Amino acid sequence: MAIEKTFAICKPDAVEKNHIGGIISLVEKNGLKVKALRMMHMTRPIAEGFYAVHKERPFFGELVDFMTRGPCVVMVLEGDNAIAKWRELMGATNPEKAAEGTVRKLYGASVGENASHGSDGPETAKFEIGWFFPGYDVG
Ligand code: FUP
Repeated sequence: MAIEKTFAICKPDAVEKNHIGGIISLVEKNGLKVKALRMMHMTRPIAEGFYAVHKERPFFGELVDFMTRGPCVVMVLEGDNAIAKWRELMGATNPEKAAEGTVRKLYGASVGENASHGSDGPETAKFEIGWFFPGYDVG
């Protein structure tokens, strides 16, 4: 299986509720490596650019409000099949539909406040890593 990098966020709701450690613990216990990490408070342009693919969606304004309301933790994760693995560990977008033991089941409150983000494919991972870690060698 290929070693991949993916991009992950502990979203503002998870930081507010002291779940940074819980989320990173799931990352590490499941064989993924944290390759880069920083805490940041997104500005509106940074959040809008990150979620540009959703800009026509009705929830876009709320999504940007949420992502900019407090600090979050942005990370590059690496491992075998990291993109799919991290999405499986996060669980479904809606925490009510997420499998037991997943980040969103454990720590998410709603579709909007769902504790974590993970890239959905290799091209997205490259864009997202570059957006938050300019110059990082995605490999
Ligand atoms: P995911 O890839 O699981 O993060 O989900 P999406 O790319 O579909 O959505 C990105 C983010 O938009 C979600 F994490 C939360 C937000 N969202 C809403 O607030 N309402 C919706 O109906 C769908 C998504």
